Amino acid sequence: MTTPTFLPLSTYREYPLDEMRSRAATFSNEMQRRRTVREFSNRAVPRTIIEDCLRAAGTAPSGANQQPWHFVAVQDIALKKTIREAAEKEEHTFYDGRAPRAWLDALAPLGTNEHKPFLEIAPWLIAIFARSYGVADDGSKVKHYYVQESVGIATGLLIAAVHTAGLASLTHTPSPMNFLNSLLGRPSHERPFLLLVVGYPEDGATVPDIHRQPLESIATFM
Ligand code: IYR
Repeated sequence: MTTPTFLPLSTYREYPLDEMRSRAATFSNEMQRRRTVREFSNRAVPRTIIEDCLRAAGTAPSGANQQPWHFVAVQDIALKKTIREAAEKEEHTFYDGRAPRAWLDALAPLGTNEHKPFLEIAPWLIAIFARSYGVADDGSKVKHYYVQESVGIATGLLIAAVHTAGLASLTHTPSPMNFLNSLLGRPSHERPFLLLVVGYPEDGATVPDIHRQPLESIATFM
């Protein structure tokens, strides 16, 4: 067993209450403006922006600090085309019979279908993988804890970082998406978690007329 080492908490910053109020409100307002976008421009986004967003994602807390995530950021045009083709093949079977009626009904307000042109048009696709176990130096498996939760949190931070940078994103989950392992060369103990499409929205992009629940219905104070 490793003995823990502790360091002073040197990164914490306390703000006067007024400033705390205004920072909390500013972040909330900033996040209220985020919308999931499905119409992307092909305008280039510098890799350094994506790198910083991924650094932010990598700050997520994780089970036993095992950081069970891996991000593959794809801008290669041919690779994006291959991903689109593979995803559309899966999506076609989904919309054409695999999805139960109730699921399609739930999706109806979003206006989605099996066509995924954004996978080719958007400048970046970030495939997020969840590592189910680690591999020690001697080749033995190291169990990971709370993998889904950890990767979900990291993905949330990534989405917030992308939005804060001034870019749009789409959480896309072609199902099944195991094709991402072979296309992106990731080992089988890494499970594709989500494909985040990132870029500028297309000029005149529209979004579905859907709304967020007010605080009263999502939170209870006791
Ligand atoms: N993966 C499909 C279907 C889909 C499922 C859910 I749940 C959504 O919130 C949106 C879409 C697709 O991407 O079209």
